Amino acid sequence: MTTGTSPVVGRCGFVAVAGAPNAGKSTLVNRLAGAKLSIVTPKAQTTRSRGLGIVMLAESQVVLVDTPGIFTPRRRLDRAMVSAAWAGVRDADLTLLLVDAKTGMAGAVRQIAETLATQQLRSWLVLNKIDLVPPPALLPLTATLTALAPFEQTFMLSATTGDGIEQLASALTDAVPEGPHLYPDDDLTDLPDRLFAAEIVREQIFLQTHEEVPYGTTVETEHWQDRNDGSVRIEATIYVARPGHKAILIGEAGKRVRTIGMRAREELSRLLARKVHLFLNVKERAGWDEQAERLRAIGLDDRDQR
Ligand SMILES: Nc1nc2c(ncn2[C@@H]2O[C@H](COP(=O)(O)OP(=O)(O)OP(=O)(O)O)[C@@H](O)[C@H]2O)c(=O)[nH]1
Ligand SMILES: [Mg+2]
Repeated sequence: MTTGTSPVVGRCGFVAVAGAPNAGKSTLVNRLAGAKLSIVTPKAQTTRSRGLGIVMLAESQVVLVDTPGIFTPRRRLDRAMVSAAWAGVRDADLTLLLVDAKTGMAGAVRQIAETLATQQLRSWLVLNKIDLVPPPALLPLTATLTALAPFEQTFMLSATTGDGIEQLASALTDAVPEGPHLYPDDDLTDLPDRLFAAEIVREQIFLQTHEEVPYGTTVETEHWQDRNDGSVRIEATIYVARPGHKAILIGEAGKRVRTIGMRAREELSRLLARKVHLFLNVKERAGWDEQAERLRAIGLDDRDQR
């Protein structure tokens, strides 16, 4: 972080990436960071807690804050997710309101824009997934949104194809405040390895199960052992909130949990660049999604809810 005795001069700031579920927030953070830091699935409400993507752009350290999608919560888990998202926005120097250009104003988009305006939070509008819509469709959506909040700038991009990313990255370089870098320049995230492993397992659950099953499931890493041969042995437990879900997750003759484990192991080996031995248990824990302790285990603290 330091060269000799003088601190790194430059810029550094927190940029929250917020929006409705499924807008592509995690895809954008991964794209800007150039690494897979947050899990991505086609299902809404994939991200459950805040995660940092630390990006070096020229002399600027841009600390991206990936947030859970903002929606109307029902369970304590949902409320904790939404409150984590708003906390991420409030603590940031700048918020990118990411909007899915295809689904437009669906969900809580209007309410999020209005809240950014009434709370006078510095924000930019980013329309994502422009690969999915004809360009003329972007203009009325931009007009509707810019009438709701005083966005400083508007960007249109595709986090998947990378189209338009350069313009956003270069604008972010100048947008964060002057100051010393808060993290070592080669750090990529603040997510501990144990949580990351649990997230990769959860990603497979979101990809391989359906309806309410993924939403009633959480994953905790119980054991992590670095072995002398460079490999790592990870034991994780998949907790299900409802009794019927255990059988679904295990699958016929254990087939589904084996596939979840196999794909998660492959992905973890690739991302950690080391051999991974992964062991999964499935347990029922009724009502975990209403329990503060379980929420804390996945990085959510709902004590300071709005
Ligand atoms: N076609 C297209 N798909 C995209 C783009 N960006 C994201 N997606 C897809 O949209 C889906 C949701 O992406 P995520 O990055 O998980 O979205 P999110 O906003 O983080 O979602 P939550 O964490 O659930 O709030 C995934 O299937 C992505 O591949 C894009 O620019 N174009
Ligand atoms: Mg996400």
